[in-house]
Amino acid sequence: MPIAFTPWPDEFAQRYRDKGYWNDQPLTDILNHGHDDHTAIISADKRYTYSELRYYSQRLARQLLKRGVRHGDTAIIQLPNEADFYVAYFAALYAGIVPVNALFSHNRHELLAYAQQLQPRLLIASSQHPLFTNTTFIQELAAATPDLSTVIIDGGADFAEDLQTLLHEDYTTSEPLPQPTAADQVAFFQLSGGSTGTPKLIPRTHNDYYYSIRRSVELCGVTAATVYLCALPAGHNYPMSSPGALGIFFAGGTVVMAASPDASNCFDLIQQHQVNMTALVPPAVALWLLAAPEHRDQLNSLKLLQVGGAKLSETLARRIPAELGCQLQQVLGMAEGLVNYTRLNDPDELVYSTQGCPMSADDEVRIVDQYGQPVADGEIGELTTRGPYTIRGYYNAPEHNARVFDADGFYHSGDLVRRNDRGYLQVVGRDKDQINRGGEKIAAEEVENLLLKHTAITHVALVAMADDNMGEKSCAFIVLQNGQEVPKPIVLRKYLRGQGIAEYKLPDHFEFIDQLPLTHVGKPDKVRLRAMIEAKQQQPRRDTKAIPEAQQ
Ligand code: AMP
Ligand code: DBH
Repeated sequence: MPIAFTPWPDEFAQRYRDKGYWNDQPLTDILNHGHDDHTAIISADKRYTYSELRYYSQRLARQLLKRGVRHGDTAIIQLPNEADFYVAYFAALYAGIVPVNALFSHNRHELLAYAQQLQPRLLIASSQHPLFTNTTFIQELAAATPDLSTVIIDGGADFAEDLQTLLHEDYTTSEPLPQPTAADQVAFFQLSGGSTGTPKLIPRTHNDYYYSIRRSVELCGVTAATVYLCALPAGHNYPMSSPGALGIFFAGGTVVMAASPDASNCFDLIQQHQVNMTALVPPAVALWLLAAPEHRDQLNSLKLLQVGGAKLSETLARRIPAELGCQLQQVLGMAEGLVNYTRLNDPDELVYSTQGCPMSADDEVRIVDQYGQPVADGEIGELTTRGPYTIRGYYNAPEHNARVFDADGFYHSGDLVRRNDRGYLQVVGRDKDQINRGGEKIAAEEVENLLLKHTAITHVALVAMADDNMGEKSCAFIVLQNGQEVPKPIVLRKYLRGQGIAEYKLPDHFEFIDQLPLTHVGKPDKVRLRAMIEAKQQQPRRDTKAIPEAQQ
């Protein structure tokens, strides 16, 4: 049985095919465009040509099938930024297995949430992750997912096979490869930053994703000569598809995997591999700008820097060409689909001050007021969209879908934007219950639910607070049970860590108040809470603490 998803209505599907957007090829076709002996991917200790990337992916695909994982099964893959991330991804696609790439920063809480929704047959993870150094988590996972039958740990573990063994030893299988899942069916799941208690999964079909990649390649001028540094978490939609590693593979270029966006390591890699393109989030840009003056000569090969994931300030944007010596491209994208780019030949003013315009002529964008009515150009409204690569629904989430997809199939992004007379968008704010912590999205409700399990806490509201480096950080407003002593931040963070959430979701700051201000419908008034923390931030600081709170 193919994975269920909300399809595009027939007349849309027909139009997207007629226009050549959907070409009914599987995503594995990305690796079939010649360039066999050209280097496809490089990481710390590995390098694969295109032939090798295909060979190892297909070999792993056969190994997975031999172990009883079947066409149409789902999988969780959690690997760090390394070449084998793409071997595992393509192996799943070749075998017709439908994976989700969990971020490496994800922890017990996130993996269990994905596993509960997908009921995967397969897990591929890494011994570098603390969850997989012993069997505790695997046992918990197995209890929640009775279908889980195959666990493969890169780097080995005494309870699972080592990915490297499957790739390099004991190759006796001649298992025939099936076809990937059908091109108009789900190829894999992307992750949503989310705004609800449970992280939502985004079903992406071969057809829609492949189109977004080909169009991105064209628009970003990617060729076989492109050397792209993947410095953001590899599974994120942006470094995967905008044009990301998959776009570079399609064009026959080279992807260099960096463990993190850390400036000094990335500068070394740029110099060593003559990288000419990369993608960052704004806080990483700020750190690169800080490090650049002393290392400018290391960046000589860099031609194009994409920035997206969170709002880039115009001040920072203007510094990029002069101080990093490369062209800037702004990207406003979402794992649900729509991607906007500034164009490579756009006038500077548009590139500095906007987040680009939709990449496809068939992306439909409506900017609407709170009643769903379109606003005039220049007015602020919510960005809603539908198109050839924007999903029509999250996986298995009928209630949420009814809220965020309207009757015309437009996805309501929760982003507050303004469109100028040239059709370019500027992000001015957000109307969704989410914190964008330097490109890492935190669903407020997810963290609130975990804090509410603490016996000393009666109410909690997580809101964004301004931060010079990250753009936004998270602040938890907490109402304690009567008579409870105010807990130290370190105690609450420890409590949350104990619940197994990703580190980036831990509140950066805590405020304790007697009661939460409420809206007229009785929900926590987050507008007021944000104003309260902003007012407090603007007060002159009396106490300068030796240790920043977030490090406690
Ligand atoms: P996600 O749905 O988790 O993939 O996150 C997508 C969201 O990231 C968008 O809806 C925006 O809120 C935010 N985002 C992405 N790129 C930008 C950008 N260039 N400027 C501002 N916000 C952005
Ligand atoms: O933030 C994002 O999700 C994002 C940003 C830039 C994205 O998904 C993309 C480009 O494709």
